[in-house]
Amino acid sequence: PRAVHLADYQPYTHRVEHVALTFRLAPRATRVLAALRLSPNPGRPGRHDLRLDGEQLRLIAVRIEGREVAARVDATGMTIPAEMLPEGGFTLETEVEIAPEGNTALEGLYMSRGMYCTQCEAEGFRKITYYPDRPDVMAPFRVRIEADLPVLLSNGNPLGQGPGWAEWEDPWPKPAYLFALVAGDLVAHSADFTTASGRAVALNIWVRAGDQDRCAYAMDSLIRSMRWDEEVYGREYDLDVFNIVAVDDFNMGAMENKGLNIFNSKYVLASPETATDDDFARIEAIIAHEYFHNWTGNRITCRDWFQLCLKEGLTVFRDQQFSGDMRSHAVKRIEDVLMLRARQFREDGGPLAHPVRPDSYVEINNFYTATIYEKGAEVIGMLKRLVGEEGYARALDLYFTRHDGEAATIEDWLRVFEDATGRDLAQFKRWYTEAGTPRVKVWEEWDGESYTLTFEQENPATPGQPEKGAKVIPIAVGLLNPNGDEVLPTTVLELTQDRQSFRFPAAARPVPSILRGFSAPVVLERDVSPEERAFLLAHDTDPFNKWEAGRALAKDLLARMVTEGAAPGPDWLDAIARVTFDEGLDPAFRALALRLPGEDDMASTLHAGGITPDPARIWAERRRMGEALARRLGPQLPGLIEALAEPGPFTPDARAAGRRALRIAALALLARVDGGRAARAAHAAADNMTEEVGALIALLEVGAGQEELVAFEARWGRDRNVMDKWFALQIAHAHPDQAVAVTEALTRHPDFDWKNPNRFRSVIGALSANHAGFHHGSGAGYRLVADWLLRLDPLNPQTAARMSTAFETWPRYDADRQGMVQAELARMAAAPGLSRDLGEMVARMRG
Ligand code: DPP
Ligand code: ZN
Repeated sequence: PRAVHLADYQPYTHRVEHVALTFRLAPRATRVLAALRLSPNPGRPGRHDLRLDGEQLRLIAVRIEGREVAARVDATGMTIPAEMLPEGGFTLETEVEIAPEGNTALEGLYMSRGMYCTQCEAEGFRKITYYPDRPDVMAPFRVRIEADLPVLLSNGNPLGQGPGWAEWEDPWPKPAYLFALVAGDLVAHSADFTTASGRAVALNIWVRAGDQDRCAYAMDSLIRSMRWDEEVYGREYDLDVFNIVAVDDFNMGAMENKGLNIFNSKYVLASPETATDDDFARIEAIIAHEYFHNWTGNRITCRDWFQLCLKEGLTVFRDQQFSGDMRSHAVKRIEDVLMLRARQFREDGGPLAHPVRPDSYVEINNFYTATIYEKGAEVIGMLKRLVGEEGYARALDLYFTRHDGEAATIEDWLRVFEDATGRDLAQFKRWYTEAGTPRVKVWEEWDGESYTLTFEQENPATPGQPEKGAKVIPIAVGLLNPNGDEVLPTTVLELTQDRQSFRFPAAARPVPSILRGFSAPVVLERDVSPEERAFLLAHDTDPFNKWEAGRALAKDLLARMVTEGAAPGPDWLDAIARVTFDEGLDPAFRALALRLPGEDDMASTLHAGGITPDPARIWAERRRMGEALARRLGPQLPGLIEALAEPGPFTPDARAAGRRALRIAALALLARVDGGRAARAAHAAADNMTEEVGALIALLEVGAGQEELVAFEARWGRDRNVMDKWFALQIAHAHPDQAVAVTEALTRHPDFDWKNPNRFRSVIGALSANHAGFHHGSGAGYRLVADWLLRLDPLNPQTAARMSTAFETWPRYDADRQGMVQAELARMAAAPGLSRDLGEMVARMRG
């Protein structure tokens, strides 16, 4: 398969002025009639053939201006030679037949439990009809749907409907990847919204009968998102209706189709009994994310798929701001950084590393990554820090006015910042074009009068990019004096060279707090004593760095436990104890401070320090660490658990969720010293899924919980979203020596519907999330995951490819494990008929 290169971009030969589509839906033979109004693109002078993308379509007819023409059809599209095209504008009509029922890839038009739905991003529209399926071709769409089903939906505003048909019109020119159609037996949870300028908008969340009482939180999140985008970004909604549909079979989290968002049902449906606090928070964030795309993605879209971060990085940044405003900025930032390190740093440090704006790909679906999304958002956070709140607001206003209705590039994006603020961003652009996580070393020097911080940045080689220039790195610092008072409030230093020093007047030697708020996505390397970390954990005014100090303390300790058999000492135990019982701190923050470093994170840190990680040993030492903490805090835990019990009914707000998080963390610790007694009682008393699952995990972690698992299945066996948790948690929390056996047993469970992406992820994905289980010395974890990827690939290449990233960390481990992973990668590479999706991933991972 050939790679596509950014450097080869050319505008499309034609313009699409209008699209009219008619769908005659039938599971095995859906007819799609398309009428495209086309004209030559003045941006591509000369006469050109008309090339349309199309895959897996049965062509019935092609007409130009009503007359049949003979088009050349191949496996990826159709060509109509220039000499057969009229001069100037013309109408092209096509008629094709497709089979949504047999579409297991869940791309294009497919069926999910009797309901028709679509997923077109990135290149699914070509499986629906012949079309220039590229984001820079934008057109208004009119859609007619004919089907004997009660609910028929498409983008835009409703034009009319009757028994067996409906028509929709979307006046906003859009690329084909934002097209959507849904048809099924659905019910709506509805509400009204009035925009700031007075437009009445009907809001509907469409679900299966029986699920409508689980939509309230998603609706509330939608209304808050709409209001927030008006207030914070001055962006209003622009249609008369906004529809959301929940679908059980979905490759992604959700999709921002214009006026008709389609969601994985797990990110819509929630009730206190069925959803955890984390589920509620994710629903709020994803509803917001897809809604925010209406401006950042839909009104302004991407010129080509290399610019994917233009909409995704910005929209993630916006949803992070929103969640921070709705909940707690401190807690949100810590959670975002945990996730960035766990997923993006991991990607950036391995064979799949790629720039935020890549310059080539084989299969674009493989680039919906943590780098494009999360690092893309971090880059915008840095930009905002560099130009300030006001500069950012001016730049964004300019972006919206200058590029509304356009398909834009990263160059356009940076230019609005340059024009609005006068800043030169040529060097900053390297964040978009160069992969890899910079490492920043710090030295300090105090001479009695002044204090100097010296930074050195190193930009590691990544695949295809051996050498890199210095980045612009905003480093937020504060200084504390030895009694804990802040003597320098947060100040942003701009590191632009390989090595650079900054001086501050200081009569006493200060304690620095560096990279406050995690002001840049870098690895900070600095030798800090446990005393200084404990001091910052106690005194830092920056909540992120306060947490980071505790985390670093724990990681230093765990590293010493793993490498030299050290024992958890009082410096760490006492520091964590103080935070845990500090009533002045947010319980959500305390819960985060109690969380031990993850095993994968530890493996990565050891590897970066030149030590080959042993997964079994990391697991055992981390466990020993938890037990020591449990013994230290044990006597005070029952009191804390008692004090945090929420009286009254469940509410999903951040305050209540934070209290539950701390309570569950305490229960999990206590289980290590009381054999699970308190957790079992909490499980029995739980009236919400957060505590039910939290207590169950606490039990599983100490080798108990079997009865509770049986009861859980008996109670929730018919609920797909809840049962996904049941599958996942017993694998994720299995003993490393049993994880593969538990997974294998669950793959034989009658409800292991492996063609459903959520269920596949809950089982196979859960095994790859069990670090010591997946990387088990027997190689059985590698084998099982590879077996299942090979089984899924012919049916659903997108999800198979996405999940193959389980293998991306192989270079960290010992020669035996490396050899075993390489053997599995080679086995996959050699599989007959391997998809382009999985094939590209495997090839990149093999290196
Ligand atoms: N649905 C995916 C997202 O919103 C891709 N656009 O990020
Ligand atoms: Zn998105």
